[in-house]
Amino acid sequence: MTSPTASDALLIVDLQYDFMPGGALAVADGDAVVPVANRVARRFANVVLTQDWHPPGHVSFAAAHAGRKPFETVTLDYGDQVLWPEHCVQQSAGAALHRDLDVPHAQLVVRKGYHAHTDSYSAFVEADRRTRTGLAGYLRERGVHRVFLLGLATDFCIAWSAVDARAAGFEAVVIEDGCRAIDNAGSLAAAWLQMEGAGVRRVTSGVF
Ligand code: VGL
Ligand code: ZN
Repeated sequence: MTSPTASDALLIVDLQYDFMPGGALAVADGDAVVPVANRVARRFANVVLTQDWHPPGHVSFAAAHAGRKPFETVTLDYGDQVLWPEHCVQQSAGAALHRDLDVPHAQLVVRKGYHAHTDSYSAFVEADRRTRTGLAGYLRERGVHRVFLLGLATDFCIAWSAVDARAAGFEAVVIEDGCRAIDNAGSLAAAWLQMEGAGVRRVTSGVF
């Protein structure tokens, strides 16, 4: 049994229509995590949401690279970048949070990926590995020491956010059954290895 305290926060990652079945970058079974998020969130006083939020023509979109297709990798000035179908374009219906997400007490929505030339899977640091979102400072000022994560997708936004939470000095715990993966070219196994190496713990939502 885990009873979250005032020094715990729940980070609910990218529960947006484009990541749901039928969406532009659909994650299989992605909608199954919405009720898990709702149930777990009731146990937390501190809840933060993230929202993938790209401008049209974003650098992570395959359509922005002549001759490239979604799920290929290109090298940008900051390193390797997986290319995606256009998704979570600012103010589009696909970028909206799922209507069944029922977390009225969420305190902050961190939008990410809004710089045209830089992606951001992580809720803490953009893909250039330098530009910070401000989330670590926010959590620290609020007295948070431990961050629980759930949402989409396990192998991208969850993994990068969990590893960066550790790098910023927080304990990080992924709620496994509250996540679903894209799993492109072995990305899920690689992500778990990275998370384990960084000291990220995993639990199931049954502990709450
Ligand atoms: C994500 C790919 C592209 C995610 C966001 O939320 O995991 N994945 N943009
Ligand atoms: Zn994105």
